[in-house]
Amino acid sequence: MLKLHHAPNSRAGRIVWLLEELGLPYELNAMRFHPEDLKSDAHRARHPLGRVPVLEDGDITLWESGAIVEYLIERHSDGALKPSKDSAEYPAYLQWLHYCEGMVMPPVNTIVVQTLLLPPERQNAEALGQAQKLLTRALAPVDERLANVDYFAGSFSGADIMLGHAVFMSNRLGCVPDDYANLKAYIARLEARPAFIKGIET
Ligand SMILES: N[C@@H](CCC(=O)N[C@@H](CS)C(=O)NCC(=O)O)C(=O)O
Repeated sequence: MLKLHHAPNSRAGRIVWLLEELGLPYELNAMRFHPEDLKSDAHRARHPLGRVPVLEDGDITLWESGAIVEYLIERHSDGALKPSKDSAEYPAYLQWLHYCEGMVMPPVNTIVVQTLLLPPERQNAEALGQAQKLLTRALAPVDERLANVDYFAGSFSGADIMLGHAVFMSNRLGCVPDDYANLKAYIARLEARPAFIKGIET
């Protein structure tokens, strides 16, 4: 049985979303987003930095969300949620899946730290402003991509699980401007998927 180590309002939601899209049975270790749980010896033994998500599959442990998404799709999806390697959509699938942690999440991380995690006296307005600008800029090509396709690889795929979740979080942080109309419409498409709602509400 697959086992997901999870905390709410985190990237672990991506994996719940994917497991639900694939209809796979899984066990959930529901932790709090709190150092008592994430930095416990038990959790550090699974993830060297004490973070989420972590997936266990028998004696395999994986602790990077993009790797977990690729692993589940390669080993447990029966060919679903990924274009075939020789298709025209495959390079786009790879690019947008990796654009998530590579380009979008670094400024998201800074914004979360500078608004939600640090106490007000340690927050830095300049660092926050820079990250907000960087994020809005990083989302411009994502909005452009969605001018011609409903999903990043043409049809719904693991690239949407990764980048779709990041775009949704960016919107929650107020960093998707109204004139990114393709992105706003894309977020509404995601919100119509029951598995997505389960992913963000778990
Ligand atoms: N690149 C990693 C990032 C993992 C990560 O930073 N997870 C955050 C939640 S979204 C976390 O566990 N933070 C807790 C902490 O830093 O103490 C991934 O995609 O899995």
